[in-house]
Amino acid sequence: MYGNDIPELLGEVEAAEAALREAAARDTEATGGEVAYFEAVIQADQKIEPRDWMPDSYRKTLIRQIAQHAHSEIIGMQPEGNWISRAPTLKRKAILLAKVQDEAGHGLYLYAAAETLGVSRDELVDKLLAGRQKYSSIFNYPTLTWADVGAIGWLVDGAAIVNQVPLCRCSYGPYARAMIRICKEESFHQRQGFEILHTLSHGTGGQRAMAQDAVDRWWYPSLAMFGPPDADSTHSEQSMAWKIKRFSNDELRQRFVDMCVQQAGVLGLTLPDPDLRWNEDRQAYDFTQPDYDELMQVIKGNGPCNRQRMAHRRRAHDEGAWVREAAAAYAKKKAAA
Ligand code: FAQ
Repeated sequence: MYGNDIPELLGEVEAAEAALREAAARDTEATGGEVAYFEAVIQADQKIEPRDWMPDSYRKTLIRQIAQHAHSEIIGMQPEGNWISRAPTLKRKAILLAKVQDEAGHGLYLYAAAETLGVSRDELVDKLLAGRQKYSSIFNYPTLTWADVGAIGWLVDGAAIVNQVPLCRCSYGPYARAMIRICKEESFHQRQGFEILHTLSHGTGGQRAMAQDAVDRWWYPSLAMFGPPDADSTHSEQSMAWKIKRFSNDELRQRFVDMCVQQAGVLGLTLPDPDLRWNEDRQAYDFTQPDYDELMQVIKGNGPCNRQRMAHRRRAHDEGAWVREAAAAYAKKKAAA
């Protein structure tokens, strides 16, 4: 029922986990200077660990990407959180609540991974709140109907998995390890979205129309999640040389399209692209690119919900100050005892 690609992607996560264990067991031979050692570890597909020397720019790139990723998980709770109290059944509410809680957990693993690079979580959160760090464009679109929760699970979590499975083999150990657990959970999320859409698309005419409308609205923003086209991607070349990124933005976008076409067939829904068709020569689907000008506008803060998302996050942060203070006071008391 779910299409064939997710088990295959999970197989890649298992293989990445095995490779991580092997890398940890291997002795890296010292090769002389720090720079040579760093290069040798990257070339040998081993892991850079927090205590290893690393170029400043490698550290900065990782902090930028991991922080953005963590912020995305936290801001990403809002569009679906909007539907927790309005989910159609108690079971659907419980599932959605668990899913949104998982996203908070992902944020936590990622902030913890970023902290191993010498930056504190407070610092990163302050930067997000001051508008000095980004989060994914996708969370600046509104969730208008219950079917949007299905479309987010199927398309947004689906895109997240395609983007994140290769990160399980990223050269920085703590990020790679965090991604393994995240990917396993994301695959569950993708299936819950698929199941919601499957139920709606096989329901009444109205439910089917609602499912199709949600897919129509989320398709292009999901394609844009993979970032600008390769020619305009400022970081890809260096990040790929460092084996932080394993595939380019366009390669992953193509992989996602190819996966979705089959799954849309199982759902009985159409993807809103009249030019989507199989290309025998490329052995891949041709498709219409998302509007990258719109992506840039959303990244700059001018998407449909940017202001609302940030205002909500700032309010939640202020209102949660007493919880953080209480937890810190309790930890201090316990440590003293
Ligand atoms: N949105 O040179 P590139 C999720 C920025 S988690 C906003 O290609 P890079 C789970 C980029 O930062 C979703 N900004 O950049 C979930 C850079 O700006 P900067 C988040 C974007 O880093 C599901 C500039 O454009 N996932 O969905 C976007 O090499 C459901 C130039 O771009 C991750 O963060 C964008 N879409 O490649 C949660 C995965 N695209 O920093 C809740 C990890 C690009 O120079 C509910 N990150 N930019 O100011 C990555 O894989 C990469 O960072 C990319 C971008 C692929 C996103």
